[in-house]
Amino acid sequence: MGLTNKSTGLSLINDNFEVIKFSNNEKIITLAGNPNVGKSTVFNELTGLNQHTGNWPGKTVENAKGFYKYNDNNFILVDIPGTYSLISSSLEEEVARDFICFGNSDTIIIVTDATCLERNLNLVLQVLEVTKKVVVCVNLVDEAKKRKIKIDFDKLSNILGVPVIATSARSRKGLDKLVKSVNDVSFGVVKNKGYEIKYSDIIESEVKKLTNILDSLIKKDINTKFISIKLLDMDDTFHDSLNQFLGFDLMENEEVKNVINDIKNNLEQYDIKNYLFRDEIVSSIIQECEKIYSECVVLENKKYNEKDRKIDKILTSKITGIPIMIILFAFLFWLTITGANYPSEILSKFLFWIQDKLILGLNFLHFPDWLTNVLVMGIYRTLAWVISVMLPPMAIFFPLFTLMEDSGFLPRIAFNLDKFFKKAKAHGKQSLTMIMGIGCNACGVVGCRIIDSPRERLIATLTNSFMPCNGRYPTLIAIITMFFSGVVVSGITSSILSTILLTLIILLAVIMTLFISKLLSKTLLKGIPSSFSLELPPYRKPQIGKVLIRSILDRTLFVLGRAIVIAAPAGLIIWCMANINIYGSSILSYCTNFLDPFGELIGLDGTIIMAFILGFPANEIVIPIIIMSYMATGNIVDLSDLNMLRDLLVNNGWTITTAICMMLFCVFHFPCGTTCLTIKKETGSLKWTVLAFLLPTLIGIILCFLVSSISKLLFM
Ligand SMILES: Nc1nc2c(ncn2[C@@H]2O[C@H](COP(=O)(O)OP(=O)(O)OP(=O)(O)O)[C@@H](O)[C@H]2O)c(=O)[nH]1
Ligand SMILES: [Mg+2]
Repeated sequence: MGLTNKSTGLSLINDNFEVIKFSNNEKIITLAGNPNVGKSTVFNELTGLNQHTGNWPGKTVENAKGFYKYNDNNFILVDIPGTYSLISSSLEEEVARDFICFGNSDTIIIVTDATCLERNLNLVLQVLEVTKKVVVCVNLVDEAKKRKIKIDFDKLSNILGVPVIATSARSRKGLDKLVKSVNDVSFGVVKNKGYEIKYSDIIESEVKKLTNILDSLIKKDINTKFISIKLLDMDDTFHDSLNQFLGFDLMENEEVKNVINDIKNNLEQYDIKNYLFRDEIVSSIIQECEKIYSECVVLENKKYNEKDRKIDKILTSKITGIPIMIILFAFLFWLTITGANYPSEILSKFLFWIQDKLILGLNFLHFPDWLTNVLVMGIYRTLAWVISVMLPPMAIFFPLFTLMEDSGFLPRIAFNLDKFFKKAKAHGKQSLTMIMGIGCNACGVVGCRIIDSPRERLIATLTNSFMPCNGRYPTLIAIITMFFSGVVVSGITSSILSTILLTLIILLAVIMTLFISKLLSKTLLKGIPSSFSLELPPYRKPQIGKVLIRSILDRTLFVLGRAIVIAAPAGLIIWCMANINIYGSSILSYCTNFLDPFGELIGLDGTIIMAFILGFPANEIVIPIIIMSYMATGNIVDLSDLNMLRDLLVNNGWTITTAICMMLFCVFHFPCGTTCLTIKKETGSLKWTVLAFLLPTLIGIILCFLVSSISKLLFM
């Protein structure tokens, strides 16, 4: 981590992230700050990129880089995970700490929250201990203004000895000043005075002894007082990163070792034992923060967050909290199900109209029949299904979900579920990683880094894929629409029934997550749950326009693009399997016949099982593969709407039981290829990856077997 090779002009920053300078004129700028203060929003506004933002702490867990220009100068901007302090505890906080300390940034922008500056100053002072090349960005000033919080920015800047810029990043206010200031600091136009934390006299004088030695040993540009404190604090993870940065171990130096022992003995005489050293350091910093805050900030309305508290009383109450949460999600599903129906039909009619024209066009161009078949019936038709089945529900669900995320509702969900996770002996933040899984399980797995304890992180990782991701939601919705909307009952009752079904399935996924978490903590991953404090951010009015654009670009089109890229070759493979005959039968029917007995045992059939296997690269293509396979086996029907599609499935033996088992297996089966790779990368272990693969699959098989057996008994 943190290696810089000045002679080649190449900066290697950490194990999985590199900042590569193309020329020495490029400056590396790091965005540091507490979680949820708007770092990624500043990053997106300056670079034009689309880092994940939302109103809850812990979204960014990996470094991201982007570029921007100012006055013809090139800047590489690095967005790092939020951290409360450099005395870090969780994995993503270590990523942040190492980047701040060893990333060799030309300037560090510390983004702070104007509405809770006192706590944010803690990190500011710590970073100023590492480097003077800092610009403090006091963000969210619009919210501070609403809450009548007055900040004297000039005074703050004078005290801290670095520029302080007020911004409202979401509306780009103050960002011009920010980039100018960053430019000036990076190119040395402005020389920062900086700020030095004053510890107690005894600590200052003892630390000085070590600093004097380190000054002669360390040739790299890093503050030796800061390193001395860290060495005395015995922060192991920091020590490892430091060794990597320096290229040697300071603790192997006899002189350093002796002085550290000496200092420790001296400090003990003043009752500052090993474990109290950190407390001393932290309390000095906190005192200084309080002092600076009281000098620069005036609260004109002390009851500024009364409204939020009133809403929280209802949303996080023991009685109303969970029911409201379920009702809100159910409402989201209802909007998605009812809203997706109509556009889905229009889209599929349109795309199949094009299909007919395509055939005519290719015939006109005298394409051989087999080629027209491959292109249209194989590739195009699969794509048409992916688009018409997936696009409408995603285009409705994700913007609505993002609005919920931006308003600050998600951490309240985590708060409500905390006690259940504690009972399951897992970590309360697991609910946040679970919600991230709704977007994408691979992201959810990486997001597990916000959990400090390795045991609880593993539990969260192993159970993340229980939450249906982008690729599986549309499948669930399509099946519900085909088999339950307007079929069992019609009109408004049908959409309510569909909503209840989807809500029940998601509830089952949550209950299963809790159950398996508990099972794991009682068996393979024994331990007691660690306590944590989750910050409940203020409620924010989401920016509807931006949310729409972001969720459509980021999620909907991204997922659709991925599905299309995978669906096209999958369509081709299925077409070939269906059309290449060996001894009178197609390869496809050999495969489905082989899988049929197992499929039927769990209420499905060989085709569905094969679709799940072929859907390993991306879950999105499971339904199109099923359709393709059924169509390839002779039932050629005009599939211009979902009713026709249902007929196709029913003609192939689907019943309500098949639909229910299909939904269950859709939620509980092996994670997709990308997620498996991510689990392997995050856990570094094949054993846990295999377990993450087997766990949901076994649950799915058991549940489907039970449902199909019960239904056989009932309908015999
Ligand atoms: N009102 C207001 N909201 C803002 C402003 N800047 C950011 N936000 C909102 O604050 C929330 C957090 O923003 P992010 O950019 O995701 O914060 P972050 O610091 O990257 O968060 P982590 O990656 O979780 O540490 C989002 O809901 C933003 O829309 C601002 O200037 N004004
Ligand atoms: Mg972020």
